[in-house]
Amino acid sequence: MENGSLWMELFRLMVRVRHFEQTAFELYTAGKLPGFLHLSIGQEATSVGACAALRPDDYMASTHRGHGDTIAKGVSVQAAMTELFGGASGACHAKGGSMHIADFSRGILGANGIIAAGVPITVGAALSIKQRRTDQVALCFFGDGATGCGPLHEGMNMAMLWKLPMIFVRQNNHYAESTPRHEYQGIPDVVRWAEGYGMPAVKVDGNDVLAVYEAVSRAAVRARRGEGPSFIDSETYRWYGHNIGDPGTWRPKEEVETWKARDPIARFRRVIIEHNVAAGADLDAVDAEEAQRMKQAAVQAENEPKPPVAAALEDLYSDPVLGAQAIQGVRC
Ligand SMILES: Cc1ncc(C[n+]2csc(CCOP(=O)(O)OP(=O)(O)O)c2C)c(N)n1
Ligand SMILES: [Mg+2]
Repeated sequence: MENGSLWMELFRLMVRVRHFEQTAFELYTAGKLPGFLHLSIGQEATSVGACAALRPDDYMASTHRGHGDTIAKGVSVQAAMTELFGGASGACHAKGGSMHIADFSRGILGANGIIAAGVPITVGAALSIKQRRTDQVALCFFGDGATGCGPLHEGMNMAMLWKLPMIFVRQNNHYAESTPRHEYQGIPDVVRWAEGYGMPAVKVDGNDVLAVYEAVSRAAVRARRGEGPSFIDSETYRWYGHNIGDPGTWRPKEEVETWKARDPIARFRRVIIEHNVAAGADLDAVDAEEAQRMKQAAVQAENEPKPPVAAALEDLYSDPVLGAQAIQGVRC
């Protein structure tokens, strides 16, 4: 048997992400959820394969489409769901919402509504790793649309210059909002850009959870050895439109159907069964458990109290910055 427990964990996490997103979609369309959603259905293998290759104390930053990444890195489903509802016990005490879920206790430095903004945050975290001389790594997810943004290029340069333990993971779902790659990127193959900065760069099938896991594992080993950053271009697809208000009907129907046939969960299910890691009934049981988990999380999240208005000014700055001691000796 292959590494059965790892495979089952990867499967469970992908199913968990899928149920979270489907539940959020249903709650939103039923008028129960405030705010906005960018669903990552279809991209589960990239989120889960990458995060499973990290340790709990490694750092990760994500994007506006970050539910899957943050769940894969270990945020509690309940805390994430409550955050969507604006509940006081949400992951960010209702100050983050869908696009800014964070959990520092699990190395999740935040999803981020600003394109490419996770890059300088993770490069900074990677610099702190180097200065503290630990063997952690920092991984940044960003979309294909972030590839032309300045912070990514500055980040790749700094990470290479200082040989930081960074892993750049591009979630290439082929569109930036509704703009296809050839309308926003000068060269077809972005791997060549990353190589231009001097780091190893590979393309992976981002709908193959094992391929992503292996690529990120290799990058993590390299980073932990002090050999510097790596770049992974993970090709995948989002089934839904850009956001909850976009039906995505502007894409060719056949294209959507082709990618749905490459469903990363159905595909991994077949692999698990073919390799006798588990039977279909076992996988159905995992699916039912995760569906139930999401139902319960939604009920509880809906009933969680909202924070008082006075709490609006809490959690905005870290206390040491406000403390007199922290600014002693600082020159401007
Ligand atoms: C700096 C910045 N510019 C523009 C936007 C508006 N915006 C939100 S999502 C998006 C497209 C992002 O595309 P991509 O990086 O491919 O991520 P995807 O939505 O496909 O996951 C844009 C341009 C933004 N949030 N931040
Ligand atoms: Mg995209």
